[in-house]
Amino acid sequence: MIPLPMREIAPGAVHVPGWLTLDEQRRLVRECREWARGPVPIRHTVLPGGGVMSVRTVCLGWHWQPYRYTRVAHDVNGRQVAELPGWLADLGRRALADAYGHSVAYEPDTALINFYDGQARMGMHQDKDERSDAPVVSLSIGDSCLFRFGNPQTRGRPYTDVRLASGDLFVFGGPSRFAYHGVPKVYPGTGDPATGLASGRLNLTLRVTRPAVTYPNSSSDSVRRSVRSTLAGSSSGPST
Ligand code: MD3
Ligand code: FE
Repeated sequence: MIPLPMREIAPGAVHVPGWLTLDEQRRLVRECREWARGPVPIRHTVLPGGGVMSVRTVCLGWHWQPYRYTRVAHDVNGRQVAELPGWLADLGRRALADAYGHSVAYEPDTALINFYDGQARMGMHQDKDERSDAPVVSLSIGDSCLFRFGNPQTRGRPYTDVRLASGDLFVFGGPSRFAYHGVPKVYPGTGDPATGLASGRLNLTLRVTRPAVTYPNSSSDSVRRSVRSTLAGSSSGPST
């Protein structure tokens, strides 16, 4: 087995070139085509200021509309977005485990799928609409691009430029989760048509938009204290 040349670009930001097999890329391209059809079709997101993103986006699980996540796509056709399939969440867990070298509890509830034609770009931004600091898993398919990974403080320097190619995995967690980043350029004609994508670039990101519900263990001290104080204050407590 040949280990993949993994690279930690910054603390918590791990690039794993060629992580997806060609078969996995082909399946994702096929599924993305279906998701792009609906129930909420892929579209150019319109920003509150009236700007239109050059990238086209379709969402699963929760719908992103700047700058919030909703179940219903009020800005497209008023329909509820498709569910995030379990196999895609599984793929996200496997991605995190491979990038970080150990398995982790990870329950992504949302996928954003971006399609770039040769002219599309994404300006430097932070992803801050998620109510969780869980890592973001990014998968690229099709044409290569120039990906600019910055810092959590400013849009500008210092940043690191990385070329992302078809099949690449990138994980953004820990201190890198709120770094500025963008896609200044796509390189047309660099993708392998065998993925099923003749031109352009697909990027899938898996995200946790709301904190997972956790139930305290009934034997925990905080629960026992709470039960004790509830019983102490009630008139119908256990008969003694
Ligand atoms: C770093 N997408 O959808 S993926 C986005 O290639 C987005 O379509 C780009 O930025 C794309 O928001 C870049 C890499 C990425 C995604 C999310 C991140 C990097 C990130 C969130 C936090 C930090
Ligand atoms: Fe982003």
